[in-house]
Amino acid sequence: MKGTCLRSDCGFQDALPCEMGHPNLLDCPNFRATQTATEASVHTQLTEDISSTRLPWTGRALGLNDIVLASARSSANLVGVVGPFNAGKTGLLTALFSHLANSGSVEEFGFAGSFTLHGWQQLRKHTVWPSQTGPSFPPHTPDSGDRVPGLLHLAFRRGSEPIRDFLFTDAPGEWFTRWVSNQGADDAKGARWIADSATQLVFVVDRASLAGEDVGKSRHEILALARVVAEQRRNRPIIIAWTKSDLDIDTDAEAPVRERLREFFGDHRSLNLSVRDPQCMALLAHVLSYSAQCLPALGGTKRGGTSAFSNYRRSVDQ
Ligand SMILES: Nc1nc2c(ncn2[C@@H]2O[C@H](COP(=O)(O)OP(=O)(O)OP(=O)(O)O)[C@@H](O)[C@H]2O)c(=O)[nH]1
Ligand SMILES: [Mg+2]
Repeated sequence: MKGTCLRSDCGFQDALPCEMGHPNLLDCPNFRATQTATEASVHTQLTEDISSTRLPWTGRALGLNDIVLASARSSANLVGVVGPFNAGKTGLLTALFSHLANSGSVEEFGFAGSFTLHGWQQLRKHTVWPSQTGPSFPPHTPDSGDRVPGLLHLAFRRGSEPIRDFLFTDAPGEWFTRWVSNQGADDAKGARWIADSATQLVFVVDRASLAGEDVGKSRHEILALARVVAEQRRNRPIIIAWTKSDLDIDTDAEAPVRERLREFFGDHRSLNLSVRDPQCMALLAHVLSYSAQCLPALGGTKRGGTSAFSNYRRSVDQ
């Protein structure tokens, strides 16, 4: 882009907002614009960049300094969202974010902030209706070679309990395809990071794909991925999210898949979800209630420890 920052710890290099909080980078004393254009045109370009390109899937949507803040205050809940290409992972996370923006709470848990508001607000814009083009979906997650996925960060508080921080991964489906063919492959490192670091898992199944023409291929893809996830699960809780449930689809092909998933994962929670239905918040409610039951509210995670936050930090530092 069009400048440099004198602060080495500023997220600007990673397409994140100014560390000092200046919406206009030209106002920051540490920013050095490298363009020869007039200040007015630079200003316009920077404003456009901020509103259009700072999406959370750079893998660094969460600034390093923000992670230190988050890890200083609570133990990490890293929710690994796993599913094939086009399964509905990003749509589901965007829907959670949108519905949460309307409700402000999930059962007794109140929303207490997000370090990734800006990027997800950009994705949410695609879903807003009415608009000139009508409601739409966020674009496909680009297949990057990153070591860590884009993240949605949400913080919650119940009553006077300490804040709980949650990170939801948003990886492109291609990462998991490569991981299934070779779990040790260099280009599967992002999926491996999710499988190693997650404290909870959400396995996303596209119901529409099982009702389509390529049902055989879809079934194979879903079950091959499920098998590997089951092998790597280490007793971590898993929820199966059956997406696109608003569509009027023939569900005949689903029964055998549901049966195989029970073989792989044993008894598990299974939710029929649609981005259009606030009922998708049930997923968030389950994730929060598991954390409340099983993970201490006061984590006191230390930098350099084994939490997902410190794993993330190490990964992006490498
Ligand atoms: N009808 C309906 N369609 C959906 C829903 N969720 C997703 N879709 C459709 O599925 C497409 C893919 O959804 P994404 O959320 O981008 O899927 P993804 O799993 O993130 O895909 P990758 O990032 O490419 O792996 C969208 O563009 C929509 O067309 C839903 O709840 N209902
Ligand atoms: Mg996606």
